Amino acid sequence: MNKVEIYSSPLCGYCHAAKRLLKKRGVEFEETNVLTTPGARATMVERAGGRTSVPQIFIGGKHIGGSDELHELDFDGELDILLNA
Ligand SMILES: N[C@@H](CCC(=O)N[C@@H](CS)C(=O)NCC(=O)O)C(=O)O
Repeated sequence: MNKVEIYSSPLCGYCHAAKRLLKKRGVEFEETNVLTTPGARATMVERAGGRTSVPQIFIGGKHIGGSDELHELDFDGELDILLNA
């Protein structure tokens, strides 16, 4: 299964929603708190093509977007494909 990375901050409803979906699907993920990890926000913005909101999610190194995009991929049945590509 491809590695799932999520850049997040603690007081962020979209981050919790994204993590809740991943847990519901039994997907393990590596979480980076952009508030407490030095340099993480800048790295996130660079990897996410300039997007500054949290969460930003990557699957197998590919940027997929935030919580809304994650939910859309799941709804469309494409999340499994990306996870197993
Ligand atoms: N549509 C985005 C919304 C994310 C969002 O609004 N996150 C808030 C925190 S919960 C944020 O980062 N706001 C600051 C900003 O947009 O730079 C998603 O689904 O991830």
